[in-house]
Amino acid sequence: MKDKLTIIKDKAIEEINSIDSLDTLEKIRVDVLGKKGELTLVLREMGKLSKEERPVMGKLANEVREAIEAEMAEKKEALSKLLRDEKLKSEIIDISLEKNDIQLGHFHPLIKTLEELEDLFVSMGFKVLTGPEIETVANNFDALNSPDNHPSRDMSDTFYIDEETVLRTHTSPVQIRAMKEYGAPLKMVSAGRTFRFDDVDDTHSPMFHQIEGLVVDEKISMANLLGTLETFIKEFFGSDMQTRYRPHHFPFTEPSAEVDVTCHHCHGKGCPACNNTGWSMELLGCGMVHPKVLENCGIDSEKYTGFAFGMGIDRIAMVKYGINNIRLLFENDNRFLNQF
Ligand code: FA5
Repeated sequence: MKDKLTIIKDKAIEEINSIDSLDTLEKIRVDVLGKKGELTLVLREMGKLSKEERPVMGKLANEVREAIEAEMAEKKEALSKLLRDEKLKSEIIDISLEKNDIQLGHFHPLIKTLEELEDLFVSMGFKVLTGPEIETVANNFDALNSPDNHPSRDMSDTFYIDEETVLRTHTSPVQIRAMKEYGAPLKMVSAGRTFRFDDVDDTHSPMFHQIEGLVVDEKISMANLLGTLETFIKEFFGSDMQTRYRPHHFPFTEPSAEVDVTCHHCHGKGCPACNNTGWSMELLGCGMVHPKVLENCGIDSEKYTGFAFGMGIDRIAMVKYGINNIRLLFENDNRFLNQF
């Protein structure tokens, strides 16, 4: 038995020293010290020994177990340290490396302007509505009191999809949809894309954006229109912004006006950008809603009056940010966009 114990010990220690994984170490533990392990089996034979031999062999067996366990503990500690070191090495972060230059996205200046405009009008009590970009001729022209021979209906001004459908040329058809759906009183804005067969130049694009405003109630007057636009312009551009109202004609408003603001380049002094007028390009059209338009939408024009306006968002962004060419808003050149 003594020889068997010595052999078990030497073999186990040799095996322990030759391995390099914790799994194999566990296997050796089970094979040697487990319930059916080599050492356990030998110990079961103790009963066959004489009274004198038993304590001697018992002591030796304990020493063998302790020696194997000590060797295992040492190996376990060494292997764990090795694994830990390897893991640390593989997960090392080199803080001297240059960081990846991740470009964070941001809102396009047009969207920023559109949302700022909506927020401002919401703070003034307007509700925000939407309308489709593909619109009926009925909503885009007829209900807006546009005569059959109005030049804006021409194929050379409007993108027709078929005889009754167009890409909306302005956001004013949303007025019609809103009045038909909600009736009076009403206070709404609606922003979005609009399309015209316009030539491209510094201030014109065939696709551009408008924000429409409409207020219908009893006793609404031109004074309410001017008050609203003045409040909006001072809030949006700053209190030193001046406005100029020029009489104009729209089929859907009477009286009507177009509005310019102080030139964003020279602040009114006169410069080449404003042809020495001191005024920016035309920003918006507005007026008192034509009674026929109210009636077309089922609103009693004896009881209710209204004002409406339609602003070019692209041009508002141009004035706000000092952009002198509308094309820059659509070219998606990062050198331009990164400035916002
Ligand atoms: C209209 O579109 C009217 N529906 C506005 C309106 C609404 C008047 C409600 C009265 C009541 P106008 O065609 O002037 O009006 O266009 C309004 C604004 O859109 C212009 O002042 C300008 O800022 C912008 N705009 C017009 N055409 C273009 C274009 N091709 N490119 C960029 N902006 C444009």
